[in-house]
Amino acid sequence: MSLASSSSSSPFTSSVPSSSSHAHVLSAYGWDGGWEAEFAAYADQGLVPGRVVRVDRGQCDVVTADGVVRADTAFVTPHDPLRVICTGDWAAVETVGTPRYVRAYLPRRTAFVRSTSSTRSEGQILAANVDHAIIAVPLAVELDLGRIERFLALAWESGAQPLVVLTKADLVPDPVGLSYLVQDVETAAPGVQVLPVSATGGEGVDVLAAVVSGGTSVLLGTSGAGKSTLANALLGEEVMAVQATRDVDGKGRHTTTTRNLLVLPGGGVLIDTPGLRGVGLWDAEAGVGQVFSEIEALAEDCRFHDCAHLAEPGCAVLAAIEDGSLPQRRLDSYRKLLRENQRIVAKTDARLRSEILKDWKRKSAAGRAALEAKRGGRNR
Ligand SMILES: Nc1nc2c(ncn2[C@@H]2O[C@H](COP(=O)(O)OP(=O)(O)OP(=O)(O)O)[C@@H](O)[C@H]2O)c(=O)[nH]1
Ligand SMILES: [Mg+2]
Ligand SMILES: [Zn+2]
Repeated sequence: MSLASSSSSSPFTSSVPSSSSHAHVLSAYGWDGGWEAEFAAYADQGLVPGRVVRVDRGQCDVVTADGVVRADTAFVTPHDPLRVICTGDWAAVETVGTPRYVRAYLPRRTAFVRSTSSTRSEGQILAANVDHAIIAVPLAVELDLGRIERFLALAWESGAQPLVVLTKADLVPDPVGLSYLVQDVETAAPGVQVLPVSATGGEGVDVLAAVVSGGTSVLLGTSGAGKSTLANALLGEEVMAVQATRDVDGKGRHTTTTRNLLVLPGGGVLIDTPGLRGVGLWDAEAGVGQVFSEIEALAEDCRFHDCAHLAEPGCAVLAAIEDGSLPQRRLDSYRKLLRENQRIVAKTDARLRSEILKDWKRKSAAGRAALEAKRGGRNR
């Protein structure tokens, strides 16, 4: 320990919340020099940093250097649902007041977004600042590769590294059968680790613990997939409530109802989320491309650069289907997700356009009214 450095610090600095005091506590939650630098302007305003560990109805729990603060989110709940504060965000919180308000949050490094429903296309942010997107797929029900591909597209699009965890592996006691299931999922997930785990038997949990020990991870998947059970296994204690589901159709009640951020004993941060019945794509063209990277690589060898892989001569994609190296299901799924993505983007654009038009009409109506009032005034 250097006496020189400790004596050089002014005694007056202790009255100002020094960056290193909160950095020490918050580093377990992922705080780093980058966040510190981004936060400087808020620190100057007397605000303190904290990570959002839960959001519900107008309030959120933020972990700060002084512990968990319940704060009001009125200032960070704008009309645009993608800009609403979310679990995983780094918040700038007031130090005084009842209630204390979150005044802002730092620009997100990554964000997992889905569209909420097909009827009203609206984006919903599920987790912010995540490094690993863990897709939990239960082996208790038949594999739905299309749904895995859809989750993966959103995961790639989020900026996080996806990982597929095949849960409840103890329900497939035959190792050969299990390896076939893993292979099936691997064909739907190029560049993604596919890991069978059993929270009850413990298989694979240590491998998963190593992955999630760095950075922030989010558990995503259908209700009853075993996300919270896995979270508890990683935590080493029963923190999240778990409830039996009807495994035949996976349509149990939603046990987890809020997104919760938890610090893991072996390092790393985990966000457990409520089950999702389905995930709609949300402007995820690049993500779709990454899920089907082998098709996009093949397409580079098609004779025509705008080949639609339908019946064109010299089509490398169709040739791969012909020789059996590319399953037809993959091409069909690729087409389906690209089409769905285009529909969502077009719908969103259309809505934006109509909002702009409405705004313009309102403004021009106000302008005309003002002009008429002026003219009326002149004529009188
Ligand atoms: N056999 C077996 N059952 C498991 C395993 N993991 C979870 N389960 C069971 O699956 C059911 C659902 O588990 P949860 O962890 O609550 O599922 P969840 O994904 O968190 O569900 P939601 O919170 O509703 O999204 C419970 O009955 C668990 O006991 C496992 O590894 N093996
Ligand atoms: Mg749960
Ligand atoms: Zn082609």
